[in-house]
Amino acid sequence: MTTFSIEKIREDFPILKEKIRNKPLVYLDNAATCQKPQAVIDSISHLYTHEYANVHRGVHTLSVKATDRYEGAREKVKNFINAQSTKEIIFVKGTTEAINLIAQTFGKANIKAGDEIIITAMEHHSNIVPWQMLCEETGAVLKVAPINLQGELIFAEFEKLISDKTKLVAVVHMSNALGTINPVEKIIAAAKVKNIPVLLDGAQAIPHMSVDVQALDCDFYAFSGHKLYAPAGIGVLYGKQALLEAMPPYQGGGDMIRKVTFEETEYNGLPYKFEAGTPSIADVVGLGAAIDYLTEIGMDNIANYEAELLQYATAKAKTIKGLRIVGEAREKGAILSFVLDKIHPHDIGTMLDSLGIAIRAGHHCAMPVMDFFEVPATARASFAVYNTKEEIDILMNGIEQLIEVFG
Ligand code: C6P
Repeated sequence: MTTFSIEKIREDFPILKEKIRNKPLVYLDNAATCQKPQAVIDSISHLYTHEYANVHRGVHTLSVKATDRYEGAREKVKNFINAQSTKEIIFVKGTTEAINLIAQTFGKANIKAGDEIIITAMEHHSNIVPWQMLCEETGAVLKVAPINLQGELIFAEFEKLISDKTKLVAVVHMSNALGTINPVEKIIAAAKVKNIPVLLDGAQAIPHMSVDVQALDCDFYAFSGHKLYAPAGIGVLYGKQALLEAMPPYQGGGDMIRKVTFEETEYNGLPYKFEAGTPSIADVVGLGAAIDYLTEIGMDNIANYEAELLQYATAKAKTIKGLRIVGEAREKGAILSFVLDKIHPHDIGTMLDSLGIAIRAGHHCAMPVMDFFEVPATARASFAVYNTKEEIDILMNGIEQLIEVFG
């Protein structure tokens, strides 16, 4: 049951009025990045028009205002994911930087030759490559928990990989290529038996469900602003305070220090220890505005509405002859990956574009997932709060048309 007005929501997103190739835009590439509501656009424009200066550095009025906005957004993030303290909220460029930060700081300090890191077979490259790099540097070993043909983690196999050698479990909360939502509570509980820290890649989960890091009891949670209706170039690394405090800094520079002499440097406290240099001030403010916007709608309402969209799209897709859905996990977010007989996913993407429909075609930065399903790529429609069943009808009609012409 929809508890909000979808018409009103669509009004909030100016780009949805655009025409693409003379057709109304049907934007179904939300897992790559989603569109921005006017409130987010306005917050950035307001900052630059009235309140912009550098943060944490000036006593003048504008610097104080900008700092208040910036730190206010940190407070909003803290409440949004229910962290214990703003000290646990580190602003980074995005999920990729957050995971690299963990690998380069926590990883280098705690992971040695012969130690093991567990990931799953459905990870995005940004939760594979930083660990491969760390393993290469340290002599640690990367272990990969397998998935089944529905695209679900085989939990029993994951559990078997946990040992005294395991120093970190790093898993995706919701897969971008398959839509699978992992049983993160069970994963965390299994890791906690041996006191192993768990990092969740929340890039895809965070826009689609409410996330409570204390209830989850994860040690690290990474996400990107641009998939959460906020600007690109900003993201968040949540970390438990005790772990962050014990970690060495990531980059050196301004703001991350308390005292510098040529002999030695005393680092700043959390969260600034991990935020060297002038941050992406306006993007942080935009992230705060996006969180306000989503909180007003309610993340549970969004999750329920998108579940309806996914169910509708899946049922329709299953009636199309020659269409195969890739990823049919029982727990799944609003992503529909598919292939068509005899039509390459890139051609699907190009042909749908001629109808004004934006989807993503490719390996979705998850090449091992493509290898597992023995496909070179998939076409992927991914839904957001502003999408409608009518748009799904347009997508399915488009697919049927192109099967008729090229299939
Ligand atoms: N996935 C997609 O089209 P960045 O690029 O740092 O904001 O996010 C990286 C990332 C990490 N984990 C997952 C699960 C992701 O989906 C992504 C980004 C986009 O699926 C771009 S490849």
